[in-house]
Amino acid sequence: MSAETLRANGQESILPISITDHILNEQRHHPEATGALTSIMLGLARVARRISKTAREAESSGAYGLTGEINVQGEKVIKLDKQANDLFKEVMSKDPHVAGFASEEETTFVPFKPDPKRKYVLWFDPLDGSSNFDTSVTIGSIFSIYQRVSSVEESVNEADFLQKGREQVGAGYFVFGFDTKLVYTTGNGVFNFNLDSSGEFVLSKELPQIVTPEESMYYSVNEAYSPQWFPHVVAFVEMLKTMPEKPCSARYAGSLVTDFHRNLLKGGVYLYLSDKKHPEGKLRLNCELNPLAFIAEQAGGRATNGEMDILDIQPTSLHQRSPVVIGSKNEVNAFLKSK
Ligand code: P6P
Repeated sequence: MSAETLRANGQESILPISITDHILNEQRHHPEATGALTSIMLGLARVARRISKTAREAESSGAYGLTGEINVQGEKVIKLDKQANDLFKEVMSKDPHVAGFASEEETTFVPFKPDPKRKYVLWFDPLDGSSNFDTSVTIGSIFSIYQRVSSVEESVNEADFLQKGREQVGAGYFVFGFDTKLVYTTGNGVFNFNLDSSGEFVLSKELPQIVTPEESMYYSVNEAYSPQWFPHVVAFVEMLKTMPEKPCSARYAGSLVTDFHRNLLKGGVYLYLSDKKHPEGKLRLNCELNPLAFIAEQAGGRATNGEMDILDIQPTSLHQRSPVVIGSKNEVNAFLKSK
């Protein structure tokens, strides 16, 4: 909802449009949300502000470096991974609407204080692309919001965190680069916010709502693995490079949120498929692919595992991985046809 539209609706504001303004305005699509989504989004924004500050002051705050731990994914944990995870956990555990959370950094889901009013659960990738953090490459945080399916009279259980992506009531990501952005959807379009100098996330004036180009300008894949690729993947990437009118350019930051965000704005497709080294691909279905697939579809794009839409996959384990082709509709459809 741009400032111009609000003005047209007689809701003139000399202030920029904040997350609260925007969600209250979007609330008409979610009468059941009763302020819960606003509360959750404001909590997430509070965490993102803290992560952004810590990242910007990393040199002085000693945020660089490893914790010495290996997480459930088998990956080395950097200090900011742990700080981001602990911040999301602490802030969300205090939200009266959140019953529990699951995270790429947590072995299993974390139930919060049982309370019938706590009707939502969250999934997080608290810090995606963190191995790039000490090289000043943009990183991000990814989140999903679901209504719990277990009885509100009991503590959450695993079924709450194994819902299809199609069941999400909200999803989004934060981008921590030379600026800090929030991109989110609650199922009625994709909206773009910037963290301003007053510390508030405000709706972008340049691009308040994101619709992704149907055609790709870029393709994002780690070509170092091409010797392990199956033949149909080799052929697809070759096709992207040699499309007659506008061949794609390669852009691969090694940070999913960074590659996804650029492709969403400019048109592009990100691939991380099964190969001989990664039989299920690398990316995590629940904390990375479902939220980004919700965003991609809401922006007019598509996301597939090569057989079906990502959002229609029934998760069977918390940290399961999935092959993925995600981004501009034309190239995702072309991949599906090429199989
Ligand atoms: P590779 C980061 O660990 C991540 O999950 C994504 O952010 C990124 O796109 C991908 O892995 C990079 O993986 O195997 O190309 O180094």
